[in-house]
Amino acid sequence: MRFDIITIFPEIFNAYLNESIIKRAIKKKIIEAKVHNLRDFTADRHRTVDDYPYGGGPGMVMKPEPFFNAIESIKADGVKSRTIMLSPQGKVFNQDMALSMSKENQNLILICGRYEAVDERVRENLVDEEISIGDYILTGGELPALVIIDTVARLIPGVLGDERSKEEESFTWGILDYSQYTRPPEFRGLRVPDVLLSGNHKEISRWRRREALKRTMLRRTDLIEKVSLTDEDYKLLSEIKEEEG
Ligand code: 4GX
Repeated sequence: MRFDIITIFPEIFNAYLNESIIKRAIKKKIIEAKVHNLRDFTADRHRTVDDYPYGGGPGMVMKPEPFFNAIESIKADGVKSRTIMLSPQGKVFNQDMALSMSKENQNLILICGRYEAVDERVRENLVDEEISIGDYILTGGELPALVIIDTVARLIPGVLGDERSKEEESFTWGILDYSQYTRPPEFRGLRVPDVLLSGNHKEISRWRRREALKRTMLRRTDLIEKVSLTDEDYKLLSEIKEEEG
């Protein structure tokens, strides 16, 4: 899968993409990331990418021509691709969207806007989908593009070293993680729960499920309402409610 990023700040991407898991995925040729400088697709002496908004108002608007040129150049190889624009007006990104992107076998073009807006003709004629990474305002679409690349890439087979079992994944899907501990068993008087040192795997699984459900219930009622739970889960939940009051 190839990610084509269109930005006026290409340097932003190097540090993140050249480390750790993403770096390895690129080296293994599972993914490819190409960063395109929008200014390379301008035709004027000043390499202008923005202009004043028609009708007036604050801020600047990104001009359409460089985006059309950039996308035509990227699509010139004839490989099927989907164009995504990052903006607060988009559909809020989630794990389901990431999973379907990771399975579709097409390249992604990511448009990273700056300033107040991007000319509407870009959205109407070039963009297949507008995505937001959350309800807050950033200074540009570069961080959201990295969030999407990171989230989608780790779902592509071979990118993570350890492939989690499908059963484990669907069992824990939609609820928060349980607490985890590593050595030492006691540190400054702070002890690891005995059950984890017991070697009793059935008890450990039960404790972990209980922890995960408890956290989810206390911190994310919205998730508990959406996820499908087993009879055993409901028993654990009423135990927890009993304890917590
Ligand atoms: N999730 N921003 C994009 C400029 C802009 C405005 C309109 C296109 C259309 C954001 C977010 C986000 C701020 C990035 C505005 N580009 N993007 N930028 N939250 O806040 O994705």
